[in-house]
Amino acid sequence: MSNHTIFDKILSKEIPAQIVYEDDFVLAFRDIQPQAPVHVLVIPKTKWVGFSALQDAAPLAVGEFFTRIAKVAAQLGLDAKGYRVVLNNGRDGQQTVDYIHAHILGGRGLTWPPG
Ligand code: DGP
Repeated sequence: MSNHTIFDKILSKEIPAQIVYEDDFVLAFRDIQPQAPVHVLVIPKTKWVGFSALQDAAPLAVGEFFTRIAKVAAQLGLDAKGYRVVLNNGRDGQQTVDYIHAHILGGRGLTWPPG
């Protein structure tokens, strides 16, 4: 497993990002290629390479990650109108960074199905 994905470097503050939330469990920052008016990525400080890895993860740690995704979305003001949470996994899922990350997308009506 590489420790040098772009998200490892954002977490260690080696490279800058527009951070919107940080606590002991997660870091949340704006996506560099936003697909919606609000597009924020949430990464856990405990690294998993992707969603598949959660099969073997400690449920409490996974819970901390997921509760923070909801908290960040709320702090972004998205609860009233709604939003989407996306976790791309693997090649067919279009995952491009091998560090699990949840996309929070909102600020407009989103279409379905995804491409
Ligand atoms: P995914 O396809 O699910 O692996 O999404 C990766 C996202 O990461 C993609 O929407 C673009 C974003 N991204 C890639 N490099 C950077 C970066 O250096 N900074 C920030 N803020 N976002 C990045």
